[in-house]
Amino acid sequence: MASIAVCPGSFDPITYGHLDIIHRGAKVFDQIYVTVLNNSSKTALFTPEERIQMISEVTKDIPNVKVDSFQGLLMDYAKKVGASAIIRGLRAVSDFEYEMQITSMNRVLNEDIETFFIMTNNQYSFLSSSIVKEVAKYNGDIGELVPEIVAEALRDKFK
Ligand code: COD
Repeated sequence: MASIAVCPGSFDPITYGHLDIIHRGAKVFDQIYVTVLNNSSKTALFTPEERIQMISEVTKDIPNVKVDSFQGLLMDYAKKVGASAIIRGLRAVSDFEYEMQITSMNRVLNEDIETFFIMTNNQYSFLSSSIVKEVAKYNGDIGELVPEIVAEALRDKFK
């Protein structure tokens, strides 16, 4: 049976840190759905369509990745696509408390779907979409943080 995992996130926008987790996950699972969901505690800069388009472009060379979006609960989406796993990235201890909270909640919602954590490459451990947006807003160099098409989209948003 094929192993299917969902890699969920806001991806507002996708960074090299997210991509690192997607590449690592794609080596372990047969099929990965990289899915844009709504995080109600964040206000998005890009529309879901814009985020999907950027993710699709920068993951087009990974054959077992599909890009999608969903309005609703992650666990409902995971069930809908037949996933047995969720992949999340961990950057530092500071991520742990939040991840533990949502993983525990998700387990209450569906105890058959396991969450797996992948440690980021050290070079991306400081990186977040929020930091990238902050630097881009003030015209800083984001070339090392996001793929070129994402950098262009950010420059467009802030011009
Ligand atoms: N290196 C490694 N991993 C990274 C990096 C980096 N530099 N940057 C981000 N990541 C990881 C994050 O740790 C996370 O695992 C993933 O990439 C996505 O990160 P974000 O910030 O884009 O996405 P989040 O954390 O805002 O996503 C939260 C969800 C949208 C998944 C969540 O809110 C959700 O499931 N929403 C749907 C509603 C739902 O089901 N809620 C119930 C859960 S309590």
